[in-house]
Amino acid sequence: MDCLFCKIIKGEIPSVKVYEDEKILCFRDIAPQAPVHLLVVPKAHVPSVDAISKENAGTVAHIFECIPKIAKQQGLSKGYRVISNVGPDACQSVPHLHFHILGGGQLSEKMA
Ligand code: DGP
Repeated sequence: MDCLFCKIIKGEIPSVKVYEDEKILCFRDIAPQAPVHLLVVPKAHVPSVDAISKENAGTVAHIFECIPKIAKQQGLSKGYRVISNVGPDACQSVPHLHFHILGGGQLSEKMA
């Protein structure tokens, strides 16, 4: 499958890894929109939040168990934002489920 994040997961495209286990990978966004901008992805290909199902919900729950640990490890003690863009209206540009973690400074009040 010609999926950018699948290639990053397989190591075919380099990334700056922040956390990895058997189910998920967290790496730095190539175009950071905050002092800390990370992406957390499941290793198994899921296109977006729209495709979350009983079959993959355990991995999604695991992502959300890991996010606070990753945020703590990255020093985001004053808070952070978690975002997932879904589809063209939300400007999803990579069709592999990912959660942005943004922080490391004061973020905008606006989300859209
Ligand atoms: P979204 O627009 O929500 O689908 O977010 C996709 C993000 O992926 C965007 O913030 C930029 C990031 N990105 C795109 N290509 C690469 C890449 O090759 N490496 C890394 N680390 N991030 C990438």
